[in-house]
Amino acid sequence: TNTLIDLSQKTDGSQDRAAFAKDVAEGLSQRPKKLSSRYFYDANGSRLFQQIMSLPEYYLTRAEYSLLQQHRAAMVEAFAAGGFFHLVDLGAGDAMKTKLLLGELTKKGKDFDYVPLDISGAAMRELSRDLQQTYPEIYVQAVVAEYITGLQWLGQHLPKRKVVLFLGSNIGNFERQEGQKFIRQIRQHLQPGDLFLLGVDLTKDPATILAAYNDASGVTAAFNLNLLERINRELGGNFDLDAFSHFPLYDPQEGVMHSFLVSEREQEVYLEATQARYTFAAWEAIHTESSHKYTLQQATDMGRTAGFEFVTSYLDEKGGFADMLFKA
Ligand code: AVJ
Repeated sequence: TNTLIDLSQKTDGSQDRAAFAKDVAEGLSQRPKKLSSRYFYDANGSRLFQQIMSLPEYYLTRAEYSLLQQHRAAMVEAFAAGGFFHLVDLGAGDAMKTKLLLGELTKKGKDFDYVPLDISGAAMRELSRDLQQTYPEIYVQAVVAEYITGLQWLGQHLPKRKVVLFLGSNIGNFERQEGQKFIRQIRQHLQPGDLFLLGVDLTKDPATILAAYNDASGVTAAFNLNLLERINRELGGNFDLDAFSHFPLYDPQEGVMHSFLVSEREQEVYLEATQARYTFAAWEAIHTESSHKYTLQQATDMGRTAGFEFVTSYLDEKGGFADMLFKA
């Protein structure tokens, strides 16, 4: 039967509200102000991100889905060539794309178990239940954790060969140096012969990229604003959500999509958690997310610099998205 391990709980059972409060207090006291995109994904934020993934403008998910459809047979042969393996899915979410691989692996009778890992406990409980129904033959060990905690856990608890997935351009949320560091950490928790599949959104027409983070129906705006709603709920904040607006900006030279929340007027926000006030000038912005885009060369270099051997890259038909296969 499937298992779920929650590493997001402290030993005394409390959630890490203190760390959230500290990050928010620091970010709102800085100039320029910033909040970390890691806090987008409470239950509500995860639901909004599901909606983003089916938006007409948000090409990323469809592109990766179609490349997985096209290349899944080859991928599955590459994964299973060494016999049994743990399929580790970093930031699994609803595993919509990974299910293509799970289906193919099952169909071909490959020997593996599935270890989805995500910071959203709600998402992992739902996925575990869902997979129990759709793939009762797969042993699922869901892990609720931040990436680093999760990596340490799998280094210690998964004794067999590992195939680690980091799909969906989740690497994009790291600043370049941090992303490089993170891929190196992944490499350090793997053994020679283990595999790593990295999903990267490639540089393309800036207009296409900007539209993906500025959808006409306003779901991305709601996703961004949910961060303030979460602060209100969990940290006793009094953000007026109507007084902030979503502002996306793509930098085509750096290859970075930036998201901001702009204060539409001069205002003050109080947080019970810190018992402090944070002031906003009219039109002062909070930076809430960076989504980095890569060239194929940059993505290959990142894997190699981390100590991986580059195996191959799988691209969608439009050439806008790549899943890069590396070997430890
Ligand atoms: C989950 C990090 C891949 O940056 O494209 C989508 C998150 N933010 N729309 C991305 C996101 C706004 C997404 N990643």
